[in-house]
Amino acid sequence: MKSLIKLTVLSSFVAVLFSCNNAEKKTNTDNRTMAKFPEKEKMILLTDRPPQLETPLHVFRQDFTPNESFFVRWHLSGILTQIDMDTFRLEVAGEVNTTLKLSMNDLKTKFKPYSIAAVCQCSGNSRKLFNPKVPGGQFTNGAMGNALWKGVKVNDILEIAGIKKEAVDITFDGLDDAPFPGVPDFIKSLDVAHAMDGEVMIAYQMNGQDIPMLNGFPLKLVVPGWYATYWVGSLHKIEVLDHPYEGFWMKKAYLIPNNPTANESPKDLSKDMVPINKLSLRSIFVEPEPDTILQHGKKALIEGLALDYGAGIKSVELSLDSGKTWFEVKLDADLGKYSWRRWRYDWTPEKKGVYHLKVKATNNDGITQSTAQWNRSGYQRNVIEELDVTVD
Ligand SMILES: Nc1nc2c(c(=O)[nH]1)N[C@H]1C(S)=C(S)[C@@H](COP(=O)(O)O)O[C@H]1N2
Ligand SMILES: [Mo]
Repeated sequence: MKSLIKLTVLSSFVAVLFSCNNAEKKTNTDNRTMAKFPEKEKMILLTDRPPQLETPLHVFRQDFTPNESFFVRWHLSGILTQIDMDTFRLEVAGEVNTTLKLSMNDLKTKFKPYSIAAVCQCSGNSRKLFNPKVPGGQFTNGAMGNALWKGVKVNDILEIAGIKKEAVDITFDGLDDAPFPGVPDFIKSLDVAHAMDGEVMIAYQMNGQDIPMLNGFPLKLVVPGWYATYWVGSLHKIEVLDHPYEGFWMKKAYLIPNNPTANESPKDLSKDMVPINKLSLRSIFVEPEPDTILQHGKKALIEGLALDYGAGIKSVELSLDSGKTWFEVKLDADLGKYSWRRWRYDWTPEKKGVYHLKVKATNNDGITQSTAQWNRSGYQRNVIEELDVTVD
């Protein structure tokens, strides 16, 4: 049944890819093209081959990001348009006692289901805000989303396979292919201890539904608290290695300067680079959106969200005067340590003028955001965000 549905939806896929440049073309306030892809609402279009779609900011005024609006980011243009679920198997191979070939039914019936709320955030989220500018997908804040993931722990699968004591790294490969030879296949790795920490999981559901094709149907690796580059979509192969994995997407791509905020100077690029890993502590404004004009003497809601790598948000502070004074704002309910935490403040600006707002979060490890951060790839944005608000 499932394979039938995916075939129906995606038979029109190529047509939609082309038509999004014509019929569906529409711009938002930021003059960016909006496009409609299969199983998706209108999204901000960055590229269509491979698809890179950003979530409009207003969607973040909800605890969980609906699948239809969840951002999309593939590296290789050889993306999937159909998967036959009758023959699909997740293979577990390498340094294991028993090689496994698991069907979707096996995963759903032979393992204990596990659910977790977690933010999936692209390493390059907010790259457009880097100054000086850097190349790469020019995302504003919409290359992330918060979802409830349901599936099976990697640990539970590897226990059945029986992992050999020589095991060092575990690789995760999706069904997507490079468009021509020479382009490295998208494969990511985690060390054994991390992969088996009981939190890293393989999701077969996202927000209570099948994962959309464009978000990695039928299985997506979920690495709570780590950047989305590790969240391999359309996962079909897990391999246990007896040596460190040296592939392109681990050793050449997705490297950051080796310091907690991934910071370096444009004039003095770091030579000490490491694979990107845990999410940085950050907070953003969601409401009002840039260029909104507020009325003086009228109540307005200032709203946003904060997230980190799993320590949890302790407090969020807002400044209405360019950082001269700060005060704590109200946090919404805690939805789990890997979820984001929404925050809000009712503001009645008394006087007309332009207000320079800033927001910063502090987490339960005592880490607070600071202002300066830049790196050549536009990764891991974590600065104190600013918003100019005009009051009329
Ligand atoms: N198979 C596969 N998985 C992948 C990728 C990819 O190109 N191929 N891109 C990764 C990156 S960099 C990101 S940001 C997330 C995006 O997940 P989404 O498309 O569900 O938003 O998928 C990750 N998993
Ligand atoms: Mo990404």
